[in-house]
Amino acid sequence: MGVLRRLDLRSTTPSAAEVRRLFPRAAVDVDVAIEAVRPVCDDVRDRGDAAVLDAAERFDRVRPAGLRVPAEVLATALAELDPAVRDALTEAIRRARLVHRAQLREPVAVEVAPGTTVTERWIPVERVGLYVPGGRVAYPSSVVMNVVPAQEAGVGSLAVASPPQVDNGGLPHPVVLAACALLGVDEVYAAGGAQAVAMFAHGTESCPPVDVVTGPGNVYVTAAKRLLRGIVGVDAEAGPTEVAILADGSARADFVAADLIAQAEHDPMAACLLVTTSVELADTVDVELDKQVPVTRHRDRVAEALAGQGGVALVADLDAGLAVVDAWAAEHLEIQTVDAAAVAARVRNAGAIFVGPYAPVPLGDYLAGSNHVLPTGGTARHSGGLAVSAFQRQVHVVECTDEALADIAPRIAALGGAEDLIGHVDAVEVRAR
Ligand code: HSO
Ligand code: ZN
Repeated sequence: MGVLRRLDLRSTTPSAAEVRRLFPRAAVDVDVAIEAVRPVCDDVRDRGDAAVLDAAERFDRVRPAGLRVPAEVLATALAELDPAVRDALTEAIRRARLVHRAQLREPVAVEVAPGTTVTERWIPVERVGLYVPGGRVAYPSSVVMNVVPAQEAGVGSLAVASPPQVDNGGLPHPVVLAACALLGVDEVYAAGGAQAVAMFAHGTESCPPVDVVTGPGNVYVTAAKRLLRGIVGVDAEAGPTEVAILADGSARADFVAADLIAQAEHDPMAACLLVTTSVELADTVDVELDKQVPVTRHRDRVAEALAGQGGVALVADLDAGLAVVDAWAAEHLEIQTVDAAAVAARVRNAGAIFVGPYAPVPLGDYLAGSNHVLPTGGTARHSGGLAVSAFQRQVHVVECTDEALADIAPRIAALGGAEDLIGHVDAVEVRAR
C-alpha cells in the first residue's frame, strides 16, 4: 500500500466531471469567511487608518507604529538582505521582466471599411495595490511575481501591503521589505488580512484608493476581495496549490516523487496527482515517496497533503492521460514522457506547463521568468496566470469619416429601427443632412 491513493482507469474512460470527482481538491469555504470580514471592511471604510490599526492589534497581535513603512526601513532591509538571496532575486526580476515585457501589445488598427478604423489600445490602470501574505507564506518570490507584471504594464502608482509581524516590531517581514526595495517599490504598508484589502479598496488617510488589488492571501483576504470586487478590480482567487504530473515509463521516479513533495510542502491542503501509463513507475514512485517523505523538512504537512489529496491515475495510454490532466486542469502540469514537448503541445487545460525532466515546478516558482501566480481548483479551464493584461484594459478607439458614416447610415437605421431606438437613428441622420 503506497502513500498515494491509486485509481486504475485503464479500462474505463471517465468523463471530465468524473475525473474531478475522483480526484477532489480540498474544499475552502470562502462564503463563511465573508460574514466574518464584512464588519472589518465596513469599519475601514468608515474610520480609515484607525480601523486598520485596530484590526492589526486584534488579528496580528501587534499595533504598527504607523501604516506606511518609512523609506529608511526599506533601505535598511535591503542593506541587510543575505547577498545570495539578493543575487537570486535580482536574476529572478531580470528574467521575469523579459517575459512580461514580451506580453505587452502594440495598438492594432483595423480598417473595417474605407474611412472607418477601430484601434485597440491597452491602457494601464492608474494605481494598484499588491497584497503579500506574512506568516508561513511570506514569499519574496511572490512580491516579484506581482510587482513585475504591474510595472511592465506601465502602472504609474504601485503600493504593497503585508501584515505587521510581532517579531519585527510591527513591520512586515524583512525579506518582503527588501524585495520591495529591490523592485523600486517605495510605498509599503504594514497592513494585512481583510483590513489591507479594504484599505486599498476604500482608501484611508494614509493610503489613497487603488483601481486593482492582486496578490495571494488566506481565506479572509480572499473573502475581502470577493466582497469588495466591483468597488475595486481583483485578480483570480487563489486556492490551495496543486500539481499534476503526466508521466510514462521513461520518467525518473525519484524526480517525480521529489516534485510531488515540493508541491505538497506548501500546504496540507495541496493537491498532487500523478497520471501515468506505467504501473512500474507508479510502484517505484511509491517506493521513492517512502524514502523521501520521512526525511524532507516539512514531512508532516507533506504527508498530510499526499494522504489527503494525493493520487495516482493509471491510464491506458498518453491520449487517455491527456484527457485526465485536461479534465483536472492543474495549476502546474509537468510532462515527463518521451518526446515531452510534443505531448505538452497537445495540452489544453493547465495554469503552466513544465516540459521534460529538467523543468521542475520550482524552476518556475522562482527563476524561469514565468509567472507563478496561476489558476487553481480547475479554473485553468477558463483562466490563465497573472500577466500584464491584469493591470491593463483594452480600449477600442473608433474613427470614421463623414463619407464612411453616410455609407453605413442605412444599416444603422435598420438596426436602430429594429430595436425601436429612433434617437440612435436620428443621431446618425443629423450628420447626413
Ligand atoms: N508554487 C507556489 C509558488 C511558490 N513556490 C512561491 C515557492 N514560492 C504556487 O504557485
Ligand atoms: Zn512552490
